[in-house]
Amino acid sequence: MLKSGCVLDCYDSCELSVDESYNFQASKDKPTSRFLCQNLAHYHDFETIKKPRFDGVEITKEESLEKLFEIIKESNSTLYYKNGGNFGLMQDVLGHFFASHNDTLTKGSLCDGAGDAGIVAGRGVNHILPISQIEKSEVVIVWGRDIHTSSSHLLPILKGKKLIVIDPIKTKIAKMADLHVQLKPRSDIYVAILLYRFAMIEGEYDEEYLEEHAGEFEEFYELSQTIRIKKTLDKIDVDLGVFGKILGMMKDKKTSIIVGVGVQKYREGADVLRAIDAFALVMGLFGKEGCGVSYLGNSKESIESPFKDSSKKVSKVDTKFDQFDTVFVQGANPLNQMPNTLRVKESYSKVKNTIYFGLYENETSQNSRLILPAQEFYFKNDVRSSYGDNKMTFMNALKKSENGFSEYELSNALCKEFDVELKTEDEYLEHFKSFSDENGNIKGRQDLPYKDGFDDEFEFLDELELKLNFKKDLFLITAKSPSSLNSMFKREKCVYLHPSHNFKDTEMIRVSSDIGFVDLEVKNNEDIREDCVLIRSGVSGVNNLTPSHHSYDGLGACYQDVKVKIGKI
Ligand SMILES: Nc1nc2c(c(=O)[nH]1)N[C@H]1C(S)=C(S)[C@@H](COP(=O)(O)OP(=O)(O)OC[C@H]3O[C@@H](n4cnc5c(=O)[nH]c(N)nc54)[C@H](O)[C@@H]3O)O[C@H]1N2
Ligand SMILES: Nc1nc2c(c(=O)[nH]1)N[C@H]1C(S)=C(S)[C@@H](COP(=O)(O)OP(=O)(O)OC[C@H]3O[C@@H](n4cnc5c(=O)[nH]c(N)nc54)[C@H](O)[C@@H]3O)O[C@H]1N2
Ligand code: SF4
Ligand SMILES: [Mo]
Repeated sequence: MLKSGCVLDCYDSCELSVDESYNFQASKDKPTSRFLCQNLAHYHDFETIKKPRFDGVEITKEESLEKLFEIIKESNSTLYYKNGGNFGLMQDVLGHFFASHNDTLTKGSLCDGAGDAGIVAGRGVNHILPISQIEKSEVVIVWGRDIHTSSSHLLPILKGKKLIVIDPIKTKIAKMADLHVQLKPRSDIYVAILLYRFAMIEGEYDEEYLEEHAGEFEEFYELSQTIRIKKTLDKIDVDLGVFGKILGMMKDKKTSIIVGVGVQKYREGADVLRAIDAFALVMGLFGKEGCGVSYLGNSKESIESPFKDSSKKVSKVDTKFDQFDTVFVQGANPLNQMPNTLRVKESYSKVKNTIYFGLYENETSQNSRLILPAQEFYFKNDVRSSYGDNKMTFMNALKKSENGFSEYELSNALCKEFDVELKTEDEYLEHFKSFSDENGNIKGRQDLPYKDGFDDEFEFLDELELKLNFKKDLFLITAKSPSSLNSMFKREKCVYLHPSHNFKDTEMIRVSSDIGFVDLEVKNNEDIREDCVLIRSGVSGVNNLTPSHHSYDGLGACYQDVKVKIGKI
């Protein structure tokens, strides 16, 4: 058994052991590792790409490298497009080549960007709340995160704590909760600001602390008073009594708020996190043992990159692929996961040379010319960090693989051919490892973030551009699937609806928006609100429905900034 770690895009970043036959065993050493999740338990059920190919014809590894060099030499404009297929820090070694070669990289986020921008605007910097603090909490508010699906290793940690869940879906964690607020989607900003207002009215805040760290707290209270309570609560379908219940449950209790990406898949996503932070602040949750707000942090915080990544950058949300001669895709499936798939497909199809470097066949591999197979993580030496905790996890290569390329191998070949300087793989690995202490904790990360306050004062939202313009159509909720990791592994093929819509299970229906449509099989489910449909991430065609505009802050995608209709085909 060799010690390793899972590289998937996931809060938990589990430690594992792998044996010679590639069997995995969960590690007991890390709290978020203690069992194998569904994705890892079924990892070997899914076939990987074994051979490179060009225009549909299989070629050898050597031929594929020759082809790659030829394409890059001929190309006048090359885009390097990478996403989160593998969270190993060595993945960026290819970006080093493309940046050094003066090609174009991407900026922005398909994931947590809007929320992150809101946190940074308020707190100055987005530090990760360590799991050890959540362990000490007495009350946990799960706000737009599907714990059973996306951070299942938190479940044992949450045992015995009072649970409040704020989610438009009656998720498994909502069913276990002491209080579930099944609000209308996109209403969180009102809930957060009203919680702030009622907390101020109760007057149990620490005035001295607020004066010192958040001087504008009275002004924000005034702003919160501009919300018309009854009208707003009717619209967002939340009971007035809920506020008293939440504040009552939190009174004198160590509380952490675990926020997921669900709340911020909208244009105003940044403001939602900033409003939640404001509520946390008035409740005194920052810098206190067993308290805090956990969101997705920057997995690379306090880790210096040895790789070049400064170059021209274009947004990865509405990328105009057709402005490039060559597009190199790594660890991503943009033809399924980016918003507005039809636009993406059309733009991608106009590119002369499309190169896909990945592990699995998918919409992007099927529409690319040169296919370069990647290697599974257990064939590669690497180091990873996570957006959910402050640990570093180390992957040790089991042996050499016959198939595919490692990222270092591919970058090394390119750097040699194009005369770009590259250090040895071991030098980079040592570099990354030097950022961890002997217990695997990343040096410089804080055990109790914000214990000395913020670098500057906390900055509250200073205006509310709240529009309660909920059109009649249905809300689209597009959250993560338990059986897939975005588009990897077993993807769903269905749309979940409340039975009141009178469609039969397995009936094919059309879901349409202003952007496009998709035909899917119905699954009736009482856990969905009547005014919502749920189509999970990875479902083929889900992003036919979604818009490719950006969040107001953070260059983030806005997958749920759209209303949909359903009907018979
Ligand atoms: N099994 C599995 N695990 C994964 C992934 C996966 O695909 N599969 N993906 C990984 C990735 S890339 C990420 S970013 C994380 C994300 O994981 P999470 O942070 O859990 O994000 P989501 O699953 O998108 O949404 C979480 C919850 O938000 C709720 N929600 C939707 N809209 C709203 C709203 O307006 N308000 C509120 N309060 N709630 C809302 C949804 O109903 C859902 O229960 O998961 C990671 N882990
Ligand atoms: N409708 C909808 N769309 C969404 C979301 C949603 O919730 N709903 N979620 C958004 C979010 S949060 C995210 S993070 C993005 C995720 O979007 P992507 O990052 O594009 O995620 P995947 O679909 O998992 O594609 C990852 C690819 O990485 C490849 N891969 C895996 N391991 C390796 C490796 O070691 N090396 C290389 N070279 N390749 C590898 C696999 O072949 C896989 O196809 O999707 C976004 N899109
Ligand atoms: S997908 Fe997440 S929960 Fe599953 S093994 Fe990997 S890091 Fe752990
Ligand atoms: Mo994500």
